[in-house]
Amino acid sequence: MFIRLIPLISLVDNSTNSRRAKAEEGVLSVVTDNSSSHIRSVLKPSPARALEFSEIKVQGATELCIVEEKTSVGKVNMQEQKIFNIEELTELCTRIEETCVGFAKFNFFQIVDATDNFSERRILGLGGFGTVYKGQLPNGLMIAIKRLDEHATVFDFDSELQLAKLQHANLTRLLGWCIHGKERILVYEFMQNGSLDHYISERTKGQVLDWSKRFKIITGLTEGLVYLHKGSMSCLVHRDLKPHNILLDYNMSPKIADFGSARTLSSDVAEERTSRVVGTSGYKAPEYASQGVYLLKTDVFSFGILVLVIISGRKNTILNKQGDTVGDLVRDAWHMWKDQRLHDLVDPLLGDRYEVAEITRCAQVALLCAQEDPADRPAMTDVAAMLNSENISLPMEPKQPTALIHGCADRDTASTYMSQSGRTIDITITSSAPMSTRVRIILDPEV
Ligand SMILES: *[C@@H]1O[C@H](CO)[C@@H](O)[C@H](O)[C@H]1NC(C)=O
Ligand SMILES: *[C@@H]1O[C@H](CO)[C@@H](O)[C@H](O)[C@H]1NC(C)=O
Ligand SMILES: *[C@@H]1O[C@H](CO)[C@@H](O)[C@H](O)[C@H]1NC(C)=O
Ligand SMILES: *[C@@H]1O[C@H](CO)[C@@H](O)[C@H](O)[C@H]1NC(C)=O
Ligand SMILES: CC(=O)N[C@H]1CO[C@H](CO)[C@@H](O)[C@@H]1O
Repeated sequence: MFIRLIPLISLVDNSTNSRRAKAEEGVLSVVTDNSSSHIRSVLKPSPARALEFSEIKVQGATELCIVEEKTSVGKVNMQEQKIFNIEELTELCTRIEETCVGFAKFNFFQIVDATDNFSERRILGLGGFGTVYKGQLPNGLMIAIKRLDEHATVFDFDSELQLAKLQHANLTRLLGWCIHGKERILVYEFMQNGSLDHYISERTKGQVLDWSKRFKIITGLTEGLVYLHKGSMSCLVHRDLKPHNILLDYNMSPKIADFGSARTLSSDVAEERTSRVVGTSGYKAPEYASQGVYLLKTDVFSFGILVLVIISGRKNTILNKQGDTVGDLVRDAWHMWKDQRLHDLVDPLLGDRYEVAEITRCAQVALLCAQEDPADRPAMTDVAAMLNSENISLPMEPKQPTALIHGCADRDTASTYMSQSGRTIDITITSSAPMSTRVRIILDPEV
C-alpha cells in the first residue's frame, strides 16, 4: 500500500514554509512543503494501522491534537469526498445552462483573449481555490474570471455553480463557465469598486465610506442574505461571509460573492455537520468553528460581525487562549451597549457625521446576531424588519458573551476533524496558531 498526501488547502502565515503532519506511534510520518503537490510515502506495518492513528502533530501548534471519537464525526456530506471528474462536471454545467437564463458556456479562446492569455497584470486577487482575473469581452463588457487551480475539488466548483440559479441585485452574477482540458473556469460580472475589505483595512480608503454608504451596504447585505436563506427556492448557507467576499459596484451597492463554501440545507431550521471547516477566524460562528455544525444562523453570526466591523472599522480578534468564542469586538461592543455608550464604537473616521438612531439600531441588531447560541440569534427576515423599523426599542436584548477564563494559561486549543470514506481520509486541523491545514490521504493499492 502507498499513501498519497495532497494538500487541499493551507492557510498558513508566510513564515511557516513547511508543515509537518506526523502520526505518533511510528505508523506514518509525512512531511509536506510549499513545493510539493503530492508526496508518496511508504506506509509501515499494516494498512489497517494507518486508519487507527489518533495523534497528529503540527509544527507551530504546541499541543498534540487528539482525534476524538472519529466514528462520531456526525452527518458528513458524502459529496465532499467526491473525486473530480471532468465529464460529470461538463454535463452538470450543460444541464444548468439549459435551465438558467443568463448562464452560458464560454469558449476557452474567448477567455484567453479577454485576459491577454492570463496576464499577471490582469490578476485581481487570489481566492481560496484559484486566481481571479479581470477581463474584457469584445463587446466591451468587463468580466471577472475565476480560474480554479489544480487543488480545487469538484465540490468547490459545484458550490459556486449554485449561484447560477440565483438572481438578486445583492448577489454577484455568475455569467458562465468554461471547461477546457484541465482548466476549470467561472465567469462573473465585474465589480468596479472591488471588495469591502479594501475600505476596511486601508484607513485612507475608509474615508470614502461615509455613514450613508455604510448603511446602504448593511441594508443591501441584509436583502441579499434574506434572499439566500429564504427567498430563493432553496435554503442556502454561505458559510464564509467576510469583507473580502462583499463586492461593491459602481454605486457602492454591495454584492455577496464567493460561493465556494456555500451549502444547501434541507430546510430553514436544518443543521448539518462537516468535517471540513472552512471560513475565516473572527467571522466563523462558534458552533461551526468548534464542531463543524452549520445552519442558517451560522451566517447570521457572521453578518453580525460584519456590521460591527462596518460601524467600527475594527477587526474582531478571537482570543483563543482564554476560551473566547465570539471575539473582542463583540465583547467590547456589548459592554458599550450595556453602558449606553455605543458612540465609542463608531469608526473615528466618521467623526460625528452619522445618524445616531441608525447606528445604534444597527449595532444593537448586530449584537443580537453575534450571540453565542444560534437559537438566540434572529433570522435574517427579522433582521430586515428590525433594521427597517422606526421603533427605537428592539423586541430582545443581546445576551452577555460568556466570561473569558482568566489566570491559568489555558492549553492551546486545537481541534482535528477526520472523516473517512473508501480510500480517502480527510483531516482538518484547526488551532489557535494562525493556520489551518487540511490534508487528504488517498490509499492506493500497491502497484
Ligand atoms: C519553498 O520555500 C523555500 C524557502 O522559503 C523557497 O526557497 C522555495 O523557493 C519555495 N519553493 C517554492 C516552489 O515556492
Ligand atoms: C498562452 O500562454 C501559454 C503559457 O504561458 C502558452 O503556452 C500559449 O501558447 C499562450 N497562448 C497564446 C494564444 O498566446
Ligand atoms: C466606484 O466606481 C465608480 C465607477 O467606476 C467610480 O466613479 C467611483 O469613484 C468609485 N468609488 C470609489 C469609492 O472608489
Ligand atoms: C416599539 O416596540 C416596543 C417593544 O416591542 C413596543 O412595546 C411598542 O409598542 C413599539 N412602538 C411602536 C410605536 O410601534
Ligand atoms: C433587490 C434589492 O433588494 N436590492 C438592493 C441591493 O442593495 C442596494 C443597496 O443597499 C439596494 O438599493 C437595493 O434595493
